[in-house]
Amino acid sequence: TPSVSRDRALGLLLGGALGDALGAPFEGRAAVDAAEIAAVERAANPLAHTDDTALTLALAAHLAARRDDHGGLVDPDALARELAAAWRAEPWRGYGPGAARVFELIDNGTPWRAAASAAFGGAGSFGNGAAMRVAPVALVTTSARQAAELGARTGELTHAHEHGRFGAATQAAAAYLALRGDPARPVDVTRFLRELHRAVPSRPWHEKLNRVAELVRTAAEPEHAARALGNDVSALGSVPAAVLAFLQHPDDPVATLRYALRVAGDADTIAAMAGALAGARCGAGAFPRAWVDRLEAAAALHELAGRLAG
Ligand code: R7I
Ligand code: MG
Ligand code: MG
Ligand code: MG
Repeated sequence: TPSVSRDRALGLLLGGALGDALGAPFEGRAAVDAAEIAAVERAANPLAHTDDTALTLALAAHLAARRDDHGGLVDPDALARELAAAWRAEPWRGYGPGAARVFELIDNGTPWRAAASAAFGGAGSFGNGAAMRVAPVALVTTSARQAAELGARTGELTHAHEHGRFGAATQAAAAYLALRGDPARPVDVTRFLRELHRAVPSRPWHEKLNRVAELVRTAAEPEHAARALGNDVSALGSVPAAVLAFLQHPDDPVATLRYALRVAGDADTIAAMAGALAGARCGAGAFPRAWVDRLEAAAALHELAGRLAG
C-alpha cells in the first residue's frame, strides 16, 4: 500500500476537529442557518473542541505509539484505559451520560467489556461516540474491510450495542475510502457506498446507505437530509448524514462542513465525522488557514499527523 501523505493525514485530523469545534455551538439545535454558520466562521475566538476530538486525540496517540510495535495495531485493554483517562482529565468536554458512566467504571478498574455491556440497562450504547473518534484508524489500515474491523474493535470498548459498533465500522471504512481515493478523479458514489455496505452486515444500515445514494442523486438540501436520515446522537441517526455531507461536496471541504452543520441536531459530531472524510480526501491545505490557526488542538493534531503519516 502506498504511504499516506502528511497533508492528507493532517487533513483527516484537522477536518474532524474543525467540524467538532465549529459545530459545538449548535449541538442539539433543530435547525442552523447559513448566517449563523458564517458568524461562527468569521469570529476570531479560539475554536474549542469537545469530547469528539478529545477521544480522537487519545485514539490517534495510541495508534501512533503502537505503530512500530509488533503486537498488533491496538492494545484493547490499554486503549480503553487511555480513553477513560482522557475523560477523567477533562470530564467537562460534553460527554454523553452513558459514555461518562462507562469511562468512570473503566477508570475505576472494571474491565471494558463489563463496563460497556452494563450501559443502558445491559443493552450497551448505540450512541455515535465510537464513530465520532474512529477516523484515525484509516491511517494505519490497508483495506476498507480492515478499517471497518479495527473500527468496530475500538468501538466495542465503550459501545456494546451493535449499532454503536456498526457506526464505528462505517465511519472507519468511509475514512479509509476517502483517504485512499485518487483526488484527481471524481468520487464514484455507487462504489463508495457499496464498500460501506460490505463494512456492516445490517439491514437498517443498508437501508440508510440506500437513502444516502438517493439523496446524493437528488442533491438534497441538508434540512431534507436531516429528516430522511436522522441527525441525533445515535450512530444510525448520524453517521449516514455525515457520509452524505461528504458525498454531496467531495472536493470542497468547506462546503462539506457547512452542509453538515446545516443538518443540525448532533451538529458537532456530524460535522466532525464529515470533516474527517473531507480532509482525508482533500488534505489539510483545503481548509482555510484562519480556521486552523484558531483550533485549540492544532499543535497536538500536527504532531500526531507527522507520526501517523508515511
Ligand atoms: O455515544 P456517546 O459517547 O455520545 C456521543 C455524543 C456526541 O454527540 C458527542 O458530541 C457528545 O455530545 O455525546 O455517549 P452515550 O451516552 O453512550 O450515547 C449518547 C446518547 O445516545 C445517550 O445519552 C442516549 O440518549 C442515547 N443512547 C441510548 N438510549 C437508549 N438506549 C445510546 N444508547 C442507548 C440505549 O441503548
Ligand atoms: Mg461533542
Ligand atoms: Mg460511549
Ligand atoms: Mg455531538
